[in-house]
Amino acid sequence: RQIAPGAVHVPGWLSPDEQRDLVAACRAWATGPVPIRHTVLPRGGVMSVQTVCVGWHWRPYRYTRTADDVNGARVAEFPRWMVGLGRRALVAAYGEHDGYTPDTALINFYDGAAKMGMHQDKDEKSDAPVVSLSIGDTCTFRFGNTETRSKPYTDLLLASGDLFVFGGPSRYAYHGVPKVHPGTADPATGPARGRLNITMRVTGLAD
Ligand code: MD3
Ligand code: FE
Repeated sequence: RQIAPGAVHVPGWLSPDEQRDLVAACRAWATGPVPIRHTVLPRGGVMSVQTVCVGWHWRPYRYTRTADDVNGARVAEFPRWMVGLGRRALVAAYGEHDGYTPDTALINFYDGAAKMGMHQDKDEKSDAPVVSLSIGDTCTFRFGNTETRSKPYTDLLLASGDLFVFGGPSRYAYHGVPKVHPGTADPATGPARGRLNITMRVTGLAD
């Protein structure tokens, strides 16, 4: 399950009940103070993925408390139970959590056609690990290197319930989602269609 140093994949980590509870929480955030939306990039591009945030609002390429690029509202609080979930994820991947205290989560929704291009996550002022949880349709996930957005990379499938933790030397690796495979989810646990990905992070920001 170690894909590269610091990159650990734990298939089927979330129980069906945990997946259903997370879908319900994400549905509430998606219709919360800052509604889920397609992020608009500074040069005018529109991301095919839809995103809603808790704790801190991410917009390219910084974190803020209010969603000034959406409706100006303050984002929902980062829930305490999610800190617990993040710590359990680190224990599952690394055997210890080392006081891990995530303060933001980005929730990405992929419909059948959405993708995410190869990128690094560098907007956090902390090199603490990123915890990723997948729910719903399976995707092809592309895990690359820290130098370039092209080869060498490894493609793997992320299915509903899978945990992936990216820390240490993998924290700044390029990665992306070239394809979601429609209709591959179990309707009993996932969203009615599409794929949800929740990433927890430490922004390194103080209020
Ligand atoms: C490797 N999300 O939100 S999750 C993102 O499935 C993002 O929605 C993808 O990339 C998704 O930024 C991929 C896996 C992931 C997330 C964060 C990482 C891999 C990562 C940060 C550093 C290295
Ligand atoms: Fe990313």
